[in-house]
Amino acid sequence: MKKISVILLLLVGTVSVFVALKPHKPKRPNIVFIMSDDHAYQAISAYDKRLTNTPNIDRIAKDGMLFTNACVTNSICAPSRAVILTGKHSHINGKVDNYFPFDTTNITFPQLLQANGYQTAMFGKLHFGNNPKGFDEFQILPDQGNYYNPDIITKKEGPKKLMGYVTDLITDITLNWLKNERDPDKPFFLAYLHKAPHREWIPAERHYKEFIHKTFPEPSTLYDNYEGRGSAAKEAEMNLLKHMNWAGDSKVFPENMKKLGIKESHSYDIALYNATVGRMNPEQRKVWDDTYRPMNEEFMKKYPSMTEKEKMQWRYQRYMQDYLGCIASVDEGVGKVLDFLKENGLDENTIVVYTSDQGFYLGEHGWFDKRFIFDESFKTPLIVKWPGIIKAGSKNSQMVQNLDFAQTFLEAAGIKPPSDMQGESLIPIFKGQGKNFRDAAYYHYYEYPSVHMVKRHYGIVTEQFKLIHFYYDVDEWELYDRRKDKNELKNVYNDPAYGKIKAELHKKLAQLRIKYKDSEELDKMYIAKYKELEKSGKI
Ligand code: SGN
Ligand code: CA
Repeated sequence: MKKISVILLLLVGTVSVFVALKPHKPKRPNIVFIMSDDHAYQAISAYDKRLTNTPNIDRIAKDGMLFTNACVTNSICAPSRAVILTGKHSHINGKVDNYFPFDTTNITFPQLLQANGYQTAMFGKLHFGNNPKGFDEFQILPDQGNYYNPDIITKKEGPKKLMGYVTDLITDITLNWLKNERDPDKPFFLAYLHKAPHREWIPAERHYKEFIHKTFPEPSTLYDNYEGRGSAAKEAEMNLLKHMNWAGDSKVFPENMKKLGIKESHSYDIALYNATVGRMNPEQRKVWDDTYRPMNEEFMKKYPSMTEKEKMQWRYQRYMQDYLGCIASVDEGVGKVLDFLKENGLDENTIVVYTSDQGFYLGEHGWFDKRFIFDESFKTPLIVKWPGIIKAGSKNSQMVQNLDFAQTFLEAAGIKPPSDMQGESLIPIFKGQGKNFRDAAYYHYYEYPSVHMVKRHYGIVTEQFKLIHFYYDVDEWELYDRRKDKNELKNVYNDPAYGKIKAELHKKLAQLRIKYKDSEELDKMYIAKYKELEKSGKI
């Protein structure tokens, strides 16, 4: 008996010594990746207080780091998402535009997180045309998704129709997963992906009722005439006055357009409006009609005598009321998720990221939409909180890109990223190191000819300059001096004063094309593939 006790004591002792000596492994962080669709940094008060107030998104900045020069590699929805998930430029992952399907043989970082013990979930907009791989659970909107009573594709039960407002629904689904389906024994990766504030900017009832009474300051370039730049800016079809839909976007009732003799901006203008209101139930429709009717009546009275400038002003205000109204629900949803993390003791070991799939024009250069390498569409909001690693309330001006997320998250999870990923981990920056992070960003946009008619272009962006090549139906180079010409109004490519810098930038751009394995052959290959799609009627 005595002998057994001694052996037991020895055993217990050995185990305790072993436990004490075993190196303490830090708990791997959870990751909450919040991304909205087309959310301009100009519409986040942590960046800019002129347009709106986003108190909850701002909380992430207060507790974390605000990136003032975060940018994308290709400013359009599905390609940006493919870059984020694969950590590879569009020409490598193959998803160069919204039309080509995403090649699911690509390895994405959620697949690697899942294979290494993370619980993974995705809720909201993906826009790939196929389901995401590497997720234990997903509920995604088909294609662009709808604002009211949306359809949703669920991993467990297939397609379903939901009742309610899309942003609130995505938030509810996300909170439900956190509350009821999260495995407390595993770290998690959660992608919480809003459709809002994508066109046609349909806010929740509570918000369009509120925002319709607000007015907003105009950007200084609202009446831009596109002089001083090449044909790409002049030929783009994203001008608020000329190309925005009257019914679908500005909510002029179709019958009023008829009475006023206003022609559709596009053949699908009224059809889109009808599709939106057609999804509403009678109660939702009543609030819509009651709210937008007085606005319509007022517009009917003033339209006949309005000058072009007044029409532009009216269009801008209408646009901002609905766009910013959409953001109000996104901000509320973010607040609920942040509260849940805090109330459940999850906030300390969770990385929270807020970003958008790209930037967006809020009337700058008279535009809406994105696609260009110019600042408002090239730059994207990025705010990251990671207690213990990121200093609260910090700011960083490095040119980080959406290309960098995959490697960042893998490294945070202690997983070695595949060597063919093309970004850089942001962790040194989070830790206040990483000073000379990236001196030049590479950009390449492909979707042309298509909606908004933004020409194909690639280019290089440094702290001070932007060198751009527009190609396909033109062969035009543009150069902008970012420090002297903040609004990018003057192409100085042919100004002899910039001869030396121009040569340097050309050299650097050629080096970047080689580094990232992009080439003229690939440009031609993607044009040929696009033409095939055009022929088959898919574009
Ligand atoms: C739709 C929109 C466009 C938008 C594209 C791509 N028109 O075609 O304005 O640029 O989606 O957007 S709409 O009248 O149908 O809303 S993206 O975010 O998916 O890239
Ligand atoms: Ca988008």
